[in-house]
Formats: sequence, C-alpha cells, structure tokens
Amino acid sequence: MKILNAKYLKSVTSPDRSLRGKVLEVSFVGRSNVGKSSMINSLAMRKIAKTSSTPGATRLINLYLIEYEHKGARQQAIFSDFPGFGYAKVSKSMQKDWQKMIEGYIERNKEIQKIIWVYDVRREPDRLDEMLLEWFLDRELPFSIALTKTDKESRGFAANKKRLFKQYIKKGEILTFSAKTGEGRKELLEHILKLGDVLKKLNNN
Ligand SMILES: Nc1nc2c(ncn2[C@@H]2O[C@H](COP(=O)(O)OP(=O)(O)OP(=O)(O)O)[C@@H](O)[C@H]2O)c(=O)[nH]1
Ligand SMILES: [Mg+2]
Repeated sequence: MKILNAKYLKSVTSPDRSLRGKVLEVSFVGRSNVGKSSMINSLAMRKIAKTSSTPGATRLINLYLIEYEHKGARQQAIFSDFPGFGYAKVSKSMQKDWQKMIEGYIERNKEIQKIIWVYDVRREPDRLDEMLLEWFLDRELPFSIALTKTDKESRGFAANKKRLFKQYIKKGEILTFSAKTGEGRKELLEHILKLGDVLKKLNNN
C-alpha cells in the first residue's frame, strides 16, 4: 500500500452524511494516551494527527482523508481518530458525554465502520476494557485489536497478550504495533486494505 496523500478533513461529533457509504472509514478507538493518534501518523507517514504525552489531547472525532494506491488505482479512505476514554482526571459527566458521542457515532455508522481497538500491550484488562469488548461483541461491531507500544515489552510478552485476547474474539484479528519502531505497520496497513476490498465487494453486489 502506497500512501499518496493524507490530510486533516474535519472534526465531528456525529457521522458525516456527505461521506456516508462512499469511502472506507477506519476508526481508531481506545483508552486515552494509548497511541491512537500516533498510530494514524505512523500509518499515514505524516504528522497529521495531534499527539501528546498529556492524556485527553483528542476531544472530538477527527477525520483524516487518506489517499493511497492499491492495485494500480488511486483510492480513498477516512481514518477517524477518537478521543480516548478512561482518563481518571476527567469528570464522570464528561466521561458519559464522550461515551455517548463514541457509541452514537459508531452505532449510527454501522454499515461502513471498521474499528481498530488500540490497546496498550502492557495493560491488564479492567472492567472498562471488558465493557468495551462486550459492547463490540454484543453489537457485532467489526473490530480488530492492535496491541500497541510493543517496543516497551518483549516479543514473548506481546505473544502472551495476543493469546489472552484470542480467547475472547473469534472473528477479529489481533495485530501488534509500535509507532516508535514501525513494527507491525505494514501488516496493519494490509489488514486495513483487506477491509477496503471486502467493502468494495459488498457495494458492488
Ligand atoms: N514508546 C512508544 N510510545 C508511544 C507509542 N505510541 C504512542 N506513544 C506515546 O504515547 C503518548 C500518547 O500518544 P497519542 O498518540 O497522543 O495517544 P492517543 O491515544 O491519541 O491519546 P488521546 O488522544 O489523549 O486519547 C505520546 O507521548 C506518544 O509519543 C509507541 O508505539 N511506543
Ligand atoms: Mg489522540
């Protein structure tokens, strides 16, 4: 996959009707500070998304237009960068607002949405992670898991985490990634492309 261009499109709180069903949209969802925006920048090979060592850098759903070459043709995808959840210093009511925005966006966008659940490889799942997983499974949302910041742990550690998640999910893929070293970048892009191909087939039928 060759990225031709990538740029910020707009920030939204609900699905953008003008884009609906037209392009593959891949959403990067996960806890605050896990590296969602860094992942987008690494995939796009451009610093288009704002990253920060202070949790809560992303407050709206930021949409990025990615142009890439695939099978000799110029194609487009939208990467949506979600505000992280689970940041302890944010008030309960704000957490609820974020949750509503995220759930509303994804549930109303079901037919085009592909979700990459960005998960810090070092984390042990807690109740909040379980709730997110239950929601994905209950609603049959098309999600895959990207275990990130793998540069901070050994390969064996990441492999164990992968096995842990495998027990819970049958369909989605589990990938490993590091924005720092670029590990898993190619595989994640290929995974996203596969989603694009599936979507095109569906639209042509
Ligand atoms: N070592 C390492 N650090 C990373 C990696 N990805 C992100 N970081 C760092 O983690 C911090 C948070 O990264 P962001 O990309 O802003 O995280 P985010 O999930 O978008 O955060 P919010 O928007 O606040 O939810 C930054 O200091 C990044 O440099 C990685 O793969 N490895
Ligand atoms: Mg962010």
